[in-house]
Amino acid sequence: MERNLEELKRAKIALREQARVVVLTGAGVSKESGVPTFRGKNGLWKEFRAQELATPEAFKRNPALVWEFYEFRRALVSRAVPNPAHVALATLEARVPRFCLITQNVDGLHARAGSKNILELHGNLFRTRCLGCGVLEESFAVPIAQKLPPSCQHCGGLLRPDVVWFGEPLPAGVMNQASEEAGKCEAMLVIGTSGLVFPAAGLPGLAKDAGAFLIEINPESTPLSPMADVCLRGPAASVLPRLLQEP
Ligand code: BV8
Ligand code: ZN
Repeated sequence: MERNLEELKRAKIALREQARVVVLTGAGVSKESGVPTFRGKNGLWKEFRAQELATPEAFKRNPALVWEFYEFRRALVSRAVPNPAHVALATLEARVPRFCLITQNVDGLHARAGSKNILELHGNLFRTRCLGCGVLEESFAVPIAQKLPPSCQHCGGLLRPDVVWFGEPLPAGVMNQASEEAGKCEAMLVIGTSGLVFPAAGLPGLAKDAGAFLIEINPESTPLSPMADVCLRGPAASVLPRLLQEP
């Protein structure tokens, strides 16, 4: 336990001293909100196989099945509430002169917790994109429609979730901005990500190369752990509030 206290102290000092802080979050930060992670024990991909569901080919082959997967998650997330980890990150943002929250998550919980400067690398569960006319629309209705797949109310075209599937490029503007923020920050918190999905997983390396102090918060070690200056081994919902506690 002492080692973790030591590490916590080092992380606190680093955070207090830095003016430009960037945070990268993954599914682990929403775990304590009851949103399953992707690769954990009862991870999402266990029941559903990624290549069957989160790819453009799968959607082309069977849009209704892919929509069932997203409807399941939209229903689950709409019942979820931000947990102390999400709230702590909104508090941190208010304290730091330059702050950017980069998330791989599509659950929208950071915004609901009050975070402002958010980059959603992989899109959002509650936005649809029409394959016919391209219109992007926010939609919180659960179910989204009586019949899946839903169709566009403007042109009757096929709607898809506005998320980034495997094999699809990330929105260029968002990824460029995230790379720029990572390359300029003085400290980066990497929270609740297995560091397996690229190009998101390349961002901590950019920060490290730019001399940033890297703090990983994760109960387990990941391929990113070796480059971290401090690894805080524990659940984000308990580690983050302690990290922000004064003094
Ligand atoms: C692209 C949206 C190119 C949809 C998602 C080989 C090498 C390198 C790359 C590749 C490769 N083969 C293929 C690729 C590319 C691929 C990729 O990286 N694959 C991986 C699997 C190898 N990447 C892509 O396809 C990307 N696109 O490369 O395009 C391109 C360019 C130009 C033109 C055309 C194409 C697109 C990737 C985005 C995919 N979409 N999500 C949806 O959500 O439905 S990814 C999905 O995984 C989620 O977004 C999720 O966030 C993300 C990453 O997972 P994590 O967030 O890290 O979650 P995970 O469950 O894995 O880990 C949870 C962690 O939390 C664990 O470490 C656990 O210990 C920890 N934890 C648990 N409890 C807690 C906790 N931490 C803190 N507190 C707790 N309580
Ligand atoms: Zn349309």
